[in-house]
Amino acid sequence: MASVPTHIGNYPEEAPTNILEDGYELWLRYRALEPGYRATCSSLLRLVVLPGGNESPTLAAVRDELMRGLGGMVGGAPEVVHTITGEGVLCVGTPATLPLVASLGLRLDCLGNEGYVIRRVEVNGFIATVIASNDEIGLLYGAFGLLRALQTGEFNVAFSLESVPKITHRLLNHWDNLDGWVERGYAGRSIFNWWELPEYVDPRLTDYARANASVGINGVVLNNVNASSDSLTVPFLEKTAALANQFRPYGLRVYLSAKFSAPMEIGGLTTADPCADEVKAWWNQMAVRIYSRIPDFGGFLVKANSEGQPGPQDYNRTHADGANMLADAIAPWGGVVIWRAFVYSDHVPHDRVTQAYTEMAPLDGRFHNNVILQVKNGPLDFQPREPINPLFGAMPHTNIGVEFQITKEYLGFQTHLVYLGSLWQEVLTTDTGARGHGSTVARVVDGSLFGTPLSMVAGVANVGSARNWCGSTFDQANWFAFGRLAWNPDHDAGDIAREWVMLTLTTANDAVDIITGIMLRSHETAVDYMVPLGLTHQMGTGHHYGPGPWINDAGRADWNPTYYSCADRTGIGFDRTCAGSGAAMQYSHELAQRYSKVHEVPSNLLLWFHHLPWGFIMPSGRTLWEELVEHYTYGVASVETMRLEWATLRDEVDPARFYQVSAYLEIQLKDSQLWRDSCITYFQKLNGMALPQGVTPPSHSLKYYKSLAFRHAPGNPG
Ligand code: GCW
Repeated sequence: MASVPTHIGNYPEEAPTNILEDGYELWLRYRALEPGYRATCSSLLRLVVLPGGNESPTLAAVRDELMRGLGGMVGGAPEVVHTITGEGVLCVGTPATLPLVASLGLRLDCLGNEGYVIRRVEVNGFIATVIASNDEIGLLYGAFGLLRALQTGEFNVAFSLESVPKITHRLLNHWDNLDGWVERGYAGRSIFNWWELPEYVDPRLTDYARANASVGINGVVLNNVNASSDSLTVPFLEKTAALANQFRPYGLRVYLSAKFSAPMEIGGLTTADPCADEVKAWWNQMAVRIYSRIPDFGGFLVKANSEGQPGPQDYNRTHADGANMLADAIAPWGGVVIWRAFVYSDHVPHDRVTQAYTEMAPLDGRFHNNVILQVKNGPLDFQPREPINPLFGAMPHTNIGVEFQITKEYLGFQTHLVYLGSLWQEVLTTDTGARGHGSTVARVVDGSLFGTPLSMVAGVANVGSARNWCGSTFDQANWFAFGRLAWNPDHDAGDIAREWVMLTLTTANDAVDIITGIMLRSHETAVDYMVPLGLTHQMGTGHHYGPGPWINDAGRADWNPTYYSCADRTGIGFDRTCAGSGAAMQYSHELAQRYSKVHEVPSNLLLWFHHLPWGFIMPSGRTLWEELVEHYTYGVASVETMRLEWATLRDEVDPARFYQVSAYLEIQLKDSQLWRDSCITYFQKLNGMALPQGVTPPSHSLKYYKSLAFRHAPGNPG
């Protein structure tokens, strides 16, 4: 047993030196199963992948993964056989790769290209397990599905599973710059080393592709949406092609963020006007250049006319004009243009959160078929809590995808334990009210509500060069949960958390319960200590890590926390009803009504939609001020509970990861206290009200809290 700190928090002197688990293997650890269960699973130890002959790279990946997984969990080296002459065989094939599969009477017609079935069937008089699909990539997803079932104890003699993704485009967006720095990255530098490509392709990227495939992610945007045109130059396209080759066997297509002004910056044109013939011709040529190197190139992601990025509006054209021009250029090869709806112009609007809707909703029906509009989950910017973006449900004639942020820019970076599955589930299950009951965001983004052909769930990646990929153990859960929800947005976040714990940390029942419980409370906990009751964007400028509720001098009004809290002597909250900015009216009638009424709006969005006096009486009977203080205080107490619960797991979790999580929880506890105390101190200074009875007062002055700087915080472009 490695030496562990005797008390949580006694670090770094007591850091364990004997590191057994370093997190590199993520949820693909394949540790030996319990002996009794192993016997059941040994019925998989003879593998039929091919009748013989050449193996494609994807089939090789399937075989390697099964050998690795079964070898690790069941023991020994699985034997590869070519015919079924006894029990204990696992057959893996499509009707084309393994003709036997076609004769088994399995229903493959509903599986599409990527779905799979796993069944126990009789072959040649013997019971065999079969993984079958229409295309080879389905076999890889099926192999991961089977291995997951083995690890979580679900495999048995009657095992049966069918799985088909509900979303066509399941994409990671990397905000990685070409020099290796990652915008909002908290896990080291970029995993893409453009300097060394295309000659050297880091073998680690194969593990990256495996990890993505294991949760069903099928595309990756390689570079930051704040893009450099250089990524479209020939040398960089060669590098991109090398990555595409590495990822292809795993069903992972590459995409690039395209800078709208590239025709001027690297093409020598004097304009990037999407309606100019020379601009169209330039992009058409670019498409040829790309597809001649990468025949399955996924397409472009574009951030245009937002935060200073160039775009079609620079030429008095619309977002649709810009997107369609690019989409036409890559349509012949089946590429898609993913156009971001995160737009806010250089002019400060009367309410920033209304802007994407105002600009995009009138363009419904004007985007070509191979354009997907990528809409952030909320109308502002990946805040700990926001209502859904009103664009969901408002553009029935447009392919709409959701953009989540896996990297925790506004949620305490890698050091705060915040499981995002809960947040994403809250978004996906919210009813937009667009077409009656059940018009959830999930039904919008899977295309079923409006019958849109392309569907997408995208997530801003939290992956970097850190040995454990994500910077912290629990941030791995967010990558995992993202993939699982992108595959099926109806998955339950709690089930996903439990599954991840069993794959990654421990299968001991009590420990699984404790850790899953911690994860499922963690998002609300962070909301409580940072931005309770619908407050938003109270983070300091640039770094977005620690509290700065008093900040009112940022570059523009809508970057200031004071702009969002609207707190003063008499009250707090942003009035977005008809009497205020009217943002609530951007939702369907039903939602607009609910959000506008102070007694009907969910209390966790109260101050997002309403400006209220400090003495407003809450349903609990407490005043708003008392309730706010209660939430901040509860948030800190919840972190303390998480810390104590985690401390009971010393014998259940390996020392290295146990130690790191313990230390990070110390950081989170300290930070949550700081959040609570700073916010209470600032708001109390404004309202002059006493703290509720029995509440511990903050220990420092406002001057002290204001003096704290978060210098050199990672990931900050500023
Ligand atoms: O939240 C903001 C981030 C920026 C980011 C932008 C965006 C890539 O602070 O760093 O830029 O969102 O989504 O485009």
